[in-house]
Amino acid sequence: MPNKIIDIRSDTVTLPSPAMRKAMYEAELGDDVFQEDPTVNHLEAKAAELLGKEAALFVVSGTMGNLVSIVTHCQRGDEVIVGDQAHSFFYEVGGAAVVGGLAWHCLPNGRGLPDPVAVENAIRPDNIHAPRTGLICLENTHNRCGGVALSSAQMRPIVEIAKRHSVPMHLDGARIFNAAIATGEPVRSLVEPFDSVQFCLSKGLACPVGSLVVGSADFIRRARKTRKMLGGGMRQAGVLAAAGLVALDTMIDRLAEDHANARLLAEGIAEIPGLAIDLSAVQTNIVAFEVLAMTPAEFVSRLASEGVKVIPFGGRRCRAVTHYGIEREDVLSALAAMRRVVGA
Ligand code: TLP
Repeated sequence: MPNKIIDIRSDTVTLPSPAMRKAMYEAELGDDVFQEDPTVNHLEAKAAELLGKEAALFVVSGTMGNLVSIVTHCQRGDEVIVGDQAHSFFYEVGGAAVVGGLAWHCLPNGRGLPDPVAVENAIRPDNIHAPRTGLICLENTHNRCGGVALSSAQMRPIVEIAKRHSVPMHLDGARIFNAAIATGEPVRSLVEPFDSVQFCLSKGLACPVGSLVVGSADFIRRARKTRKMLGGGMRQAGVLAAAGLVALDTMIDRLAEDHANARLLAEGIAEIPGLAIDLSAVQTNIVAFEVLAMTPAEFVSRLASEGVKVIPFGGRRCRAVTHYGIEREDVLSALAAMRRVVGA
């Protein structure tokens, strides 16, 4: 067995930095359900400011951030327009339907975005037979579309349709800072058209726990109540928020290193017979590739015995994600292990 396990299944496996652990130890705490935890209050204010919105809410996870947002925007019986590869539809256990009484209106996801014409056609008319269209959800970067980053220009046609029909928009911005780095746009302009955005602290930003929902002050006031209903009122949550504050100061710019490592990995994979990759889709820290030489399950298990962990990603695909703690040398070792596994 090799010495170091190179775990590139996800950026969720990141461990907190020493500065985060120190900040967590020293955090000033209070009861956040009374909104008296100074560290949580500080994190929420900082997140709102960074994304150019009025207010923010600290939640347990990206899944909770999406659910709180969707349920707060909609009434029971509403439809939510979403791409069929969206994390909120694909991986969040049907929460919007179970908890919110909502129906997904899924559209083919294309390269990270549904077709705007399909979005416009999916918006229900004001008619006695039709459910109400309550929300349109987009995702940036788009996980199952290989981590592609969407620019404001790409999202604009859908934004204009949503505005024209007065349908609110939610962004699953789990990796929004990766999108900002990849597109070269300020995060504020990427999220400007959205009524709510959730972003994760516990992915590339390397915090142990947490996400933030941002939006207008009125929306966040209502979202706070939804969070309480879901059991997400967290009391002395400043112990977690402290890591978030360090992350927003120290972990955003370094995501560019993850992107460079992902590119190195992707270019190496492109050279390996028995593996295939669309290099144009590798824009951030996610590397989705196809395994032709064997089943993806067999590849994952043989690679794991070489000390490199990746995950199957549907069909013939596997996924690797670069992150804090994975260095250039680790990428080179992972490529060498992949070559051994496919016998190249
Ligand atoms: N994604 C995880 C898995 O659930 C697949 C991963 O390893 O990528 N939105 C997006 C776009 C996400 O990628 C994820 C997590 C979430 C939301 C949910 O976040 P958590 O795991 O904090 O609930």
